Amino acid sequence: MVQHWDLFLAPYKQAVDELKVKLKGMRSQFEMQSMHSPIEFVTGRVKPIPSILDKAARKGIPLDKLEEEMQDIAGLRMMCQFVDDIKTVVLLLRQRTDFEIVEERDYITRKKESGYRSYHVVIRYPVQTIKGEKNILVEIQIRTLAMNFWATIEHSLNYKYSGKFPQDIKERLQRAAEAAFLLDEEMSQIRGEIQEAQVIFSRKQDNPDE
Ligand code: 0O2
Ligand code: 0O2
Repeated sequence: MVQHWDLFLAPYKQAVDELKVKLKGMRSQFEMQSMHSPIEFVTGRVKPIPSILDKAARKGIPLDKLEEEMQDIAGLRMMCQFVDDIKTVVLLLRQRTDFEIVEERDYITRKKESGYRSYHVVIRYPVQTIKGEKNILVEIQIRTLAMNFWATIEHSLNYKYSGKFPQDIKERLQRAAEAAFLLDEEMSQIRGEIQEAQVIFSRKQDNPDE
C-alpha cells in the first residue's frame, strides 16, 4: 500500500516542484525589471495521505476516482500584497501555455460562509514521466497576505475543533475575516504611497551611499 501511494503521489510531487520553480520565476522576472511584483511569495505542498483519505470520505469520492475528482492533491499558493495583484496574477496564469485552466473559483467576490476569501484556479498540468506524459489536476490558490493570515489561523483552529466551531468562535472568525478584508482595502487605497516608498527603499538598498 505504501509503495502504491508513493507511485500514485510521485507525479503530484513532481508537478508541485516544477510549478514552484515556474511561479517563483514570475516573481524574479518582475524583480529583475525593478517592477512591483504582484507575487509576494509562493508555497506548495502535496496533500498528506490522511487528508486525502479524510476528504475522499467526506465528499464520497471513491479512491479509484481520486485523479479526476480530487482537484487539490497538488496545491500551490501564491501570496500577493494587494487585492488588485490577484487579478494580475490570474491574467498571467491565463496567458501561459504550459498548462490548461480547467476551472476558476472566485471566493473573493463571493466569500465562503466561514469568511474565507481566495481565488482558486484549477489547472491540468502535463508531467513528463518515463512512461510518457501524464496530465494531473493542480489547485492554485491566490490570496493576499491578509487573506492568508486569516486562512492559516482558521485552518489550524479547525483542526483543534475538528471542524465544528462553537457559535461564538465562528462569529468572531467571520468578523476577523471582515477586519482582514478592510485592512486589504485600506492598504489598496494607500498603495501608491507604499509603492513609492518601496522603490526608494530598494534604491537605497542597492546604493547605500546615495
Ligand atoms: P526565500 O528565500 O525564503 O524567499 P521546499 O521546502 O524546498 O519544498 P520551499 O519553497 O522552501 O520548498 O517551501 P514552501 O513551504 O513551499 O514555501 C515556503 C516559502 O515561502 C519560503 O521561501 C518562505 O520564505 C516563504 N514564505 C513563507 N511565509 C512568508 C511570508 O510571510 N513572506 C514572505 N515573503 N515569504 C514567506 P523560500 O522558497 O525558502 O525562499
Ligand atoms: P487543505 O489541504 O487542508 O487546505 P471543500 O468542499 O471546500 O472541502 P473543494 O470543493 O474541493 O473543497 O474546493 P474549494 O472549497 O475550492 O477548495 C478547498 C480548499 O480551499 C481547502 O482545502 C482549503 O485549502 C481552502 N479553503 C476552503 N474553504 C476554507 C475555509 O473556510 N477556511 C480555510 N482556512 N481554508 C479554506 P482542504 O481540502 O481543506 O485541504
